[in-house]
Amino acid sequence: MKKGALIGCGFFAQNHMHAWAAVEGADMIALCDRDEGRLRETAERFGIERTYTDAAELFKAEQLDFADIATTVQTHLPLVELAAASGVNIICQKPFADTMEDARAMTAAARAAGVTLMVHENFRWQSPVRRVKAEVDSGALGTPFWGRVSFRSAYDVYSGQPYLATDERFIVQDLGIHILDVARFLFGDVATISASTKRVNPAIRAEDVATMMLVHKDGATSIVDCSYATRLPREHFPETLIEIDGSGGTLRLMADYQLVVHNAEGTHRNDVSPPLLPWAERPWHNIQESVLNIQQHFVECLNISSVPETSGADNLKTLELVEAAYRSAAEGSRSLTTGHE
Ligand code: NAD
Ligand code: 89V
Repeated sequence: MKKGALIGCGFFAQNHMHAWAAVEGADMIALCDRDEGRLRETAERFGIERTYTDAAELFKAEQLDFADIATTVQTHLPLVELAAASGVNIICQKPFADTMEDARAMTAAARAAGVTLMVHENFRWQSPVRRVKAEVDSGALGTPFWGRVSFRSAYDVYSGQPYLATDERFIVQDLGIHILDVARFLFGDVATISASTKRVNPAIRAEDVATMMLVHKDGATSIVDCSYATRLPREHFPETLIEIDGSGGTLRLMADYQLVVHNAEGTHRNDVSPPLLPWAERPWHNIQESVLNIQQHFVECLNISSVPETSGADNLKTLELVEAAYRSAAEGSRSLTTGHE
């Protein structure tokens, strides 16, 4: 059994704790939050007795196999460095870092300490997205040459996550990061990206709309488009819609998790709705399921000493896309190499 501690008992960490209760091979033995109220509430909700308001004290007092860092981005670097220095394996929430420098420092710290570091980049772990990837890998579409990964909504994300309305960066760094990662997952690493961004909602500080074009190293072109300013007749938050055109067929993951694959063999339609886990709540249930899936993956990786799909090193490539998208949007340039070799 791998013994873990959660650092950061906020809005999203409640999902982590529900999922940990269902993950095979993990036991959460301690919690840490510098806010005593949140710490106490979470401890009571999940029946955890050992609690800390200071992460350094947590690492001194507990024998841990892993730390699950679910704080916002500003505290990731010191907490990851502390965990690595304590020889503890790490999961760190997205966005991994505000700068590439911090992200590289964290991957270097984990490497030097010989611990596993996984970024909690969970959207690719949603079961409808895994199903799309399986269709691509099966060859049913031939070679993909074009794709679109799209997330458009007007859901009020600000009441649960107030920092989204006030941070200097919004949709590319918070949500686009997931959608860019899904594009990498489906179409491979990226050679160039160009982007335009816009703020539509006057009540928030940063951009709430982004349209990005990616040229992948394997030759496909994809559009990644995100909006929190799109009022549709029916709200589909937080569904990611996917279109793929390949040399041998087409795929559409449409609203309500309806999947259509069309090729020479015919047209196949499937409902690929994610399960509603006992602790999950609509409409967040697809994200909540992906939290369980990625945390189970992490424990399996620890058990067999393998590298998680979204390791710190892998996530540098997704973060580079975020940085390059902001640069492209600011400079008005149409094509930027991501800088990653
Ligand atoms: P939050 O502000 O509600 O919670 C963060 C908690 O961390 C707070 O309780 C705060 O007191 C605590 N904290 C901060 N620094 C600390 C420190 N040094 N030591 C101990 N505790 C500390 O934030 P949130 O909305 O839960 O978001 C947390 C992270 O999760 C963000 O990075 C966000 O982007 C991410 N997130 C991910 C998903 C996803 O699907 N992967 C969804 C929502 C949020
Ligand atoms: O998944 C996330 O990172 C969330 C949200 C879906 C609101 O963008 O912040």
